[in-house]
Amino acid sequence: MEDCIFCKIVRKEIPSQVVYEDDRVLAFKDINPLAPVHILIIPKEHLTNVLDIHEDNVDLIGHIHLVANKIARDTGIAEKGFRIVTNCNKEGGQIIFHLHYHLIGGEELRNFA
Ligand code: IU
Repeated sequence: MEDCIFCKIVRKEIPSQVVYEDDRVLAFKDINPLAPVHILIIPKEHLTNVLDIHEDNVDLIGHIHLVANKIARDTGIAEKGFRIVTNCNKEGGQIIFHLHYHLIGGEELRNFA
């Protein structure tokens, strides 16, 4: 997607602090971290949100979880605990309309649900 900010980050047209990359996924530090560790994990392919997940691309979500597990271990937050969140559409708090998973941890997280 030409004008999508996260697609521009994938194409390296906008800089980001990359913590993991492979052929399908990019993970980078959130510019406005809500906790000591706050990393966004995104598919390189433009998907708008979880509503774009179908039978033919559902495998990608499992892969994103494997990447999240690896990053959680590598950043040292795995054992104490962390949260994976994806917001969907306006009332779900989605601001950037490119599917992304927040990996958040490094402190006691407030419960909101
Ligand atoms: P949301 O789930 O769409 O509400 O979250 C978007 C996140 O993207 C939010 O936490 C922003 O701080 C973050 N972000 C970023 O890391 N880099 C950017 O260039 C932009 C937003 I724009």
